[in-house]
Amino acid sequence: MNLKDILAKSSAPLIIGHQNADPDAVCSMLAFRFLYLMTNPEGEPTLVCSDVSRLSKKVLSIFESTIEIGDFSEESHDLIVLLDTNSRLQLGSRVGTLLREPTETLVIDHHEENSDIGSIAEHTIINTQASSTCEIVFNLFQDMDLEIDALTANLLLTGMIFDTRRFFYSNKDSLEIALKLVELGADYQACVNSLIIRPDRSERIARLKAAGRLNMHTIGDWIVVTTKVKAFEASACRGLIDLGADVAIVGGVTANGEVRISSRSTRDFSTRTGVNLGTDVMEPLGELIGGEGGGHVNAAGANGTRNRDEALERSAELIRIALEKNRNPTEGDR
Ligand SMILES: [Mn+2]
Repeated sequence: MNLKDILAKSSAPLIIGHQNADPDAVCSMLAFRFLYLMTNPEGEPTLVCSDVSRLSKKVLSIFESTIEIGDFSEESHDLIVLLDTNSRLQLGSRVGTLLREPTETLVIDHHEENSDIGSIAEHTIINTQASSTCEIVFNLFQDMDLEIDALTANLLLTGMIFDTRRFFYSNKDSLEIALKLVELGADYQACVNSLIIRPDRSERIARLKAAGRLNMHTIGDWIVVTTKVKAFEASACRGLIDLGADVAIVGGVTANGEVRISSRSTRDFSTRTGVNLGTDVMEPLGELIGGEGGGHVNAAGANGTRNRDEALERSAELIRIALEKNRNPTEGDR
């Protein structure tokens, strides 16, 4: 069945984005809503996601603040459309309960297809080559021969600018589409400006304090820094990487005594050393702080209840051990 038929049959679709919806998610949701209403002017679409990111709220406040995006729907819906995700987990637990039969579900996404997609949706438009979900939605407008007005063009271009990191990750298709969107009335400068947001004052203070208190470990050619904050550990890590660290590890203790450790490394560090912050550092640290740790190669964390300062010292040691192990693979276990 083609998209036109699916949309024409639906009088009350539920359009869902992922949790902490980023600008690509919210902009593609709004643009898809317009696309639906052009094919079915009598229909009543509902937009839902468990929460909208702070940056997305800013984008919406600039381009379109009248369309409601709820955090749940009590209405009954005859079609579910998932945008910018194809995973149940990414919806958040409450919104996840809104999923229905795969026959009544359409997924439009550019992320790698989830192996369990068949249990979610029978209808999928997944293009992992697309820069963004907004790019896919642009192509749907073109394929269906629907006109893109200036507002929709602004939304689609903003989602693309966000997901491509201002066209850092880009290709011929996405650049051509961006140009078409400008020709259709998108204001490039307004789109770029809508995505610029300064962290809150408290977050900036946390970043600056993190920098002021840091311990620097030079291990071989690498610069590993550890430091403490009360909050915003992940943001402090990103700030320290921007300042010049190869690896940043930041420990926080919350008001109720919870210990949180966050870490980031540059892509250059992980590709050249093979050090995995999740398995090499945060998993063992989780144990030390009486909790659990894990994550990705370049971004990982641990949560627990004790030994923050010891954990920070230990983290630099764990990186040194991992570097040595990877330098002498025969002695290690890889
Ligand atoms: Mn996206």
